[in-house]
Amino acid sequence: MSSCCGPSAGREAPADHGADPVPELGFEVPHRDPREAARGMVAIPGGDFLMGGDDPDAFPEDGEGPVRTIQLTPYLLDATAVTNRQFAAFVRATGWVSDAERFGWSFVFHLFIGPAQRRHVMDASVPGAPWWRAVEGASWRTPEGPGSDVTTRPQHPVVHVSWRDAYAYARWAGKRLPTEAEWERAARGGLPHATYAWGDELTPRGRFRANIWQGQFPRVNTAEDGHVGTAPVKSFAPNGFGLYEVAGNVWEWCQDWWSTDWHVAESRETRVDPAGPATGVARVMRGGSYLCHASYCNRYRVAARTSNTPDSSTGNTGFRCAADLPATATPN
Ligand SMILES: [Ca+2]
Repeated sequence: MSSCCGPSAGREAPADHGADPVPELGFEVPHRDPREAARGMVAIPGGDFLMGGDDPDAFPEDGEGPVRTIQLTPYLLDATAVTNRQFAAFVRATGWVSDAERFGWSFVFHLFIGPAQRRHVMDASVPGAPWWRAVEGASWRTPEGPGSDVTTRPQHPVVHVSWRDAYAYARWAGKRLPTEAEWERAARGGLPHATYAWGDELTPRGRFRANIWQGQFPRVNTAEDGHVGTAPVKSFAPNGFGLYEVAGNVWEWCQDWWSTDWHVAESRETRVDPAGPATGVARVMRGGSYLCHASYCNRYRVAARTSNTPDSSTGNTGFRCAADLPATATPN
């Protein structure tokens, strides 16, 4: 795993995850009309698509390849990442305490730590990724640590959410997390095997199509795309399916356990509605973030993938939800 993508918190023993992959919710899942829950979601057509990447830019060590034909049942996917406003509504309704709040800290990118936060920086470093700092009191409510807040960022994607937080939100919303195959099928927007969610050129006609990093990572962020940190959802043009910011902005949790070779074996299980291995220690994340730069990460390519442990949280990881198509709304 590249440490640029998001360091692991190491908060719980990995053995806990495989044994008990589904978090305790601690709240009652409200009954929802599936058509109501489907608002703000996009119907993604089923059928075959080419998943994975094996071009020269791909990272074989991440298990991006081989390129294989995957068959999916039609489904719904949120048009945008879950926003601070949406996550706040979930917390108000359920009293959910996020993992960052439960453990009392989260990973903040070094340039976002201001004078008010410096005394909250913990004495812990991330090997190979010194730009990540563990900050006491950092959470989705206080993304840079104590003294920061999200009141001016209601339409920004929620960050500092762990996989377990994302799972709980999805259950509450009458949805679920997308499988990795669903995520990639949707992110490709109907383009067969393009490098990016919008085509093969990073900046067609000189225009940025995603919130990533410009300048010299990790010190100089020229923000030519208009955004130093997270961008509000719908800041960039949607892809061919009408999905916003599937590249850059924030990493997005998927349902699947992480493996670099589970999908390599030819089998029906891995080719039709694949859902990943049965157990694991980390969960898949897709899409890249505002910290991604071609020079060292380059994971805003649509085939790129990474992972983190389910209790980890960082200032560049969020999520969006999927759902099965309501029976009465199946398109022709
Ligand atoms: Ca940017």
